[in-house]
Amino acid sequence: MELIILKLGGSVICDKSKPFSIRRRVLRRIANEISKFLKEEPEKKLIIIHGGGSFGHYAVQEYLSLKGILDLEALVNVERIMLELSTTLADYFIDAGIPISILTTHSLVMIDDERELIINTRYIEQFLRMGVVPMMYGDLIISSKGSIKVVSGDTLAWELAYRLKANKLLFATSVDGVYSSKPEFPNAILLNELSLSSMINKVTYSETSVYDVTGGMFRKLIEGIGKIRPSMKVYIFNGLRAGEIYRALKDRPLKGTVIKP
Ligand code: IP8
Repeated sequence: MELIILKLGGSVICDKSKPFSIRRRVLRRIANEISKFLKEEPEKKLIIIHGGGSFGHYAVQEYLSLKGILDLEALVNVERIMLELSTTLADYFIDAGIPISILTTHSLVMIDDERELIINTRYIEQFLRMGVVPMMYGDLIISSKGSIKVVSGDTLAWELAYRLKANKLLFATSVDGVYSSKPEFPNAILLNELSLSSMINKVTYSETSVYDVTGGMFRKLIEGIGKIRPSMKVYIFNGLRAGEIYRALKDRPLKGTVIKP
């Protein structure tokens, strides 16, 4: 079974500069690209994971600045807001013919004392076997110590790719890939390839948007250390460019960064 995990960055699906704003035109296009791919290659298995965008990040930031902690009120409200975002995505995907099932992250994932994720992967695997495209997302989850934590879609993507031995992990972001310094700097160079073990010296920036509570590109890469397998193809590319998600799914040449162990 060839498994692909596609992480749709929050800034691809939402306009992160405006709370609760969805990029509807982009979503329609992405849904068509994924649908076209699945029709051409129905034997491939796909998991979609999306970020918090201007829903989750905005809501978490509001609770943190109001109360300083994530309490039960934050838990239930952020979970609801994230489910709302996910349902909107599912509407576009199902309309395009993709058999999406939203697997709410907070009901499948918990964090233990050692900060390890406890994930019900058997459940996810059964959905895959049945031809469903499971969709999960960055969310608030509970810990075995009774605290409430933010789990990023990136963390989830790396973790599932590792545990389910995915063949390909695709990060669709709002930039062309990993740059040597902040992409807006004139001397920033787009790296065609990046090895995670040598990354610390090469990538020094940590770009985030106004209310990003889980960190930017640097964190996305750090999380891959120990999770990437030599057999896993990992790409970071621009999901806002038309056709790029389709090309990445099809293994066609695209502008972006190939991540190596
Ligand atoms: O955008 C964050 O997920 P990410 C999820 O993938 C929340 O980092 C709830 C802020």
